[in-house]
Amino acid sequence: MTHADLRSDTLRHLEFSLGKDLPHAHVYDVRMALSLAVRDRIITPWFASTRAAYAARGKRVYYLSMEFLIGRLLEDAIVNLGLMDEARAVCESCGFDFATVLANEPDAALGNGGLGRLAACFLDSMSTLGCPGHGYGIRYEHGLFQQRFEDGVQIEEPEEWLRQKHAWEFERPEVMYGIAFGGHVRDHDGRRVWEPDEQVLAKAHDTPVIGWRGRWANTLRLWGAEAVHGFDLAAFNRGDYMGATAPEALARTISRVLYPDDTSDAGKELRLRQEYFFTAASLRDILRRFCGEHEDLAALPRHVAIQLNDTHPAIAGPELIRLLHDEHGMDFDTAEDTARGCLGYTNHTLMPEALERWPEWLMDRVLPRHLEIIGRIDEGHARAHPHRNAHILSDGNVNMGELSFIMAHKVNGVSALHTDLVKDTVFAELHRLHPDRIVNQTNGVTPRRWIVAANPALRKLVGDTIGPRWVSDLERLSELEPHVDDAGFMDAYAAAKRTNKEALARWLRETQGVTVNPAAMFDIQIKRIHEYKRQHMNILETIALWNAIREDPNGEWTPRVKIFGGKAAPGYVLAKEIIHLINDVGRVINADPVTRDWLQVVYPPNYNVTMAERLIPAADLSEQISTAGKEASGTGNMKFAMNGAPTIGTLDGANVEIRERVGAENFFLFGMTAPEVVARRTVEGHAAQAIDASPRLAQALEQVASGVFSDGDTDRYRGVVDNLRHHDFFVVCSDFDGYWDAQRRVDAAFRDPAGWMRMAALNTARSGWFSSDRTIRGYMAEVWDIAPLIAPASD
Ligand code: 26V
Repeated sequence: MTHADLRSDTLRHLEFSLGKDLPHAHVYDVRMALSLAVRDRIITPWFASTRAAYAARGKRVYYLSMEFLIGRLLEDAIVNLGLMDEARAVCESCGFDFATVLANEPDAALGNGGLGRLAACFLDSMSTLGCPGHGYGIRYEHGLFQQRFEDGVQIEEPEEWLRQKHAWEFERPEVMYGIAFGGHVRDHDGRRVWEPDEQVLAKAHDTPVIGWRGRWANTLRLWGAEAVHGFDLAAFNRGDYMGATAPEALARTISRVLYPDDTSDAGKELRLRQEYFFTAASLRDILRRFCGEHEDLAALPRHVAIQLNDTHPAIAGPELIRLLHDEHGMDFDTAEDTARGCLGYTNHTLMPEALERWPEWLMDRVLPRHLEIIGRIDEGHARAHPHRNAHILSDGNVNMGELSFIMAHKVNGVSALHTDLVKDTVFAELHRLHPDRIVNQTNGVTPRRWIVAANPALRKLVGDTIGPRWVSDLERLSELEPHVDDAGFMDAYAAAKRTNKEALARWLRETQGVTVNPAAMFDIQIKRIHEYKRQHMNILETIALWNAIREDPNGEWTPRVKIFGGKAAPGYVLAKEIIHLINDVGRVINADPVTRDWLQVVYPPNYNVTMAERLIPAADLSEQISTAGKEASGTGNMKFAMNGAPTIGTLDGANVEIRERVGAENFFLFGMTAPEVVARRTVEGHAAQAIDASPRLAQALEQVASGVFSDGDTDRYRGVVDNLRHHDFFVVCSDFDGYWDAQRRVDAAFRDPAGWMRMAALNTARSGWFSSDRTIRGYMAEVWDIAPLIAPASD
């Protein structure tokens, strides 16, 4: 396809799909027309992939996830199809700036954070590798809330990505399933029969997911909820106009909004309904596809691999048994084994409060037959392992972690450390009973979005230096390594970073009204706000640094811009207090003429995938400072490393593996190890002890407590301060001095620009292993037992 083709297709869509002519077109029209023209180019490989998958009669992967944090799709598609120059030329020839057109697309935020973004990277890699499969999830009308700050306080506003037509989806009204809820289970000739009392329709919406160079495309199928009878005519005829539309509103509630809380298991009925809704619809779809190709349901595990992205779709186990046993007449034990043969379960968190448990009474009310089946699975497991303590049903709850483990043939953690902790802690007993079940699959990220699209300066340099093949074979980044001794290469590497920093500085000036110095160190912490991620430790260190500079304004300081980004769950009071504190500290510090040239704090609101794409390529320092043992993996850490930002971090999650690969000398390590954290917590008064031993920390805490950053209000930060002084479960105080020292090592290293850039370049050259292509290959070989349907890319 030439530029002329793309242009004429875009103009044709502008006219015939959008009903506009160019002189009257808004940026929205051009963005939609270009998207449709690009989408047309995905259709042929998409159909070809579907046909190839059918022809192979082989196995397919079904990735079940409550969240797909896909962000914007236009640039991604353009990059994968190699249409960058053409698309830019089309926009310019239409009189529009390319970046403005791309920025017109809403950021699809159908996820909370790491788990959802991982699912999106996995889709990209599955298509790139030619791993036939589907993503299955929910077509939320409202994605993750939008965040703004009012006097430094987080305010949530509804997200409206579907206000405009979604350019990438195909509605499939013919693919619709009735999903039942509630009712009773009765005995019928010795069979258990579920008689539900409610039904909601699940309608499919398909988005093609194109891989690198357009060689393969899979489908992301998202379910939207609709009423069986959307309109109550009887109510309307009575004059009850509101009541007439009530059934539609009620049914649609299920896919209305993404739950924004990834901190605690709220145990809400609507959430359980969402989980069953999309899982049941997906399984019906999977069985329909299977039955169209094969006869014998016992062969299901040979053709179907279903991956549970955390416990959210855990009801898949009992539901699949229900379908096979109750509806297809397979005997119960065979149905259970068959289901297990299909299912894999990925654990993404050890935080006890995030492990899902549903009250039995609630499960009984919403899914009575499933509760019976779960009881039977639990009894069967008890019979096979009479001395076991792990129960699915305990204390009136259904433990979804245990259910997932028992119903999966493989269970995986998401980093080496996390997998070891899964074995030693939450699932210790189940691991002893099933020693071959747990495997590790360290997370990865897609280089197509996180380097090629997000960092064109680096993409060009890498391509010019080692050729094009690294994009689908990221380990080739190691070929950059010899070039770190080449002054020409290093100048270009530094220039690329500088370009990205200047672009970020411009954006900060235009959107936030803050001026930052692009020569300063850009020190970035972006992720959801959680106590375990310890943004409060970062801001306390910022305060301590401010104090130190004020004490010695003529000392040898390294200029820094501390950049924060992230949302707090709306009900997480302490996380919101941390956001407020960061903003308050920023307000005070940024106004200080003594320190202004050395230290700034910036917190742009509404962090999302698009903002990450802007920040990460411009970062000098990556903050990965969670309490050891708490961050299952992290994936932002990988994106920073490959974009040439060395990490300051703890031995937690994938940081451990990043450090191993980039080299200890290119990583700023501090803090207690996971076992040391556990031991430290048992020391009575550990926080007070640490504060007494650290005058810097004591002073910073006292300033926060005494209202230095809150106009004298001594109440505003009582929650954070009291928690740190008296409780400090995440050992911020005990790790503080180590963190301070590591930051000073960072300062010193940054004062040597050549040494720093070398470190940055080595981070890039040595982070090829963190491609999600490598991760997906691992799942294919060790969990899914499936081979790719295309040969590895040769270019
Ligand atoms: C948990 C919950 C709890 C119930 C209510 C709704 C809800 C929504 C999301 C979650 C997910 C929390 C788990 C999570 O996101 N884990 C992250 O997974 C990343 C990908 O494996 C990993 O890199 C992060 O370290 C891990 O925190």
